[in-house]
Amino acid sequence: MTPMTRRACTAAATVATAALLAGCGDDTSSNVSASGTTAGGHAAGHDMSGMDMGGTTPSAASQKSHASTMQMKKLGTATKDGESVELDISEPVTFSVYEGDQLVKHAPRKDQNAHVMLLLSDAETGDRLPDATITLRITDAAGKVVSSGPQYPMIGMGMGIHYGDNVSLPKAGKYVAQLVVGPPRIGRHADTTDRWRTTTRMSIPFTWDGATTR
Ligand SMILES: [Cu+2]
Repeated sequence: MTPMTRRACTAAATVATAALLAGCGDDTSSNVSASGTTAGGHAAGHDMSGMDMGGTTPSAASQKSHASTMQMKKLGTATKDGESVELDISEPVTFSVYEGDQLVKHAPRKDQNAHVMLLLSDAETGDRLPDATITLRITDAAGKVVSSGPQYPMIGMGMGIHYGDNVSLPKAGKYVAQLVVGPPRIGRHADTTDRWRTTTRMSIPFTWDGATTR
């Protein structure tokens, strides 16, 4: 990892924490749409065939060749302020994140029974957006918070950049994923300078069938 990337990751984590603490204003836009899904009904949910994802994103065919991608199960999506977020789930995983110069392993805790992945992309082009911050709060049907915190930027073979963490989902049922998405701090060509500039709140209602594989 280059020093540049490392700085960006650290900055992202810092901003995520700050955003969480500050409560994140700028929640003025109203053009929000969200679609929860019944998890079992979207076996082809992650098939991106037919979308031109640009040169840096692997084709649907190559994504499918990796076991990690096969394990991603789509739970729902939301679109607002020119950004789209897809919520996926898998079995809990051990992932590693940089703390200073050290790549530190995060093994799932005993109470964590799932790994959530938030796929943030431009709503128009489908390009994945790095260097953003996402905080996630999952509430159950009674409105009780079952999981909450800033999400780690990470990547897996064929999965592309996503934001995620291991979480606890007590049982099958209805949940709402509430997201606070801070602007991607990546450099921009002129045509993206005015996109994704505000902090955006989105909700993704979903029904979990209790399975972390599809
Ligand atoms: Cu992940």
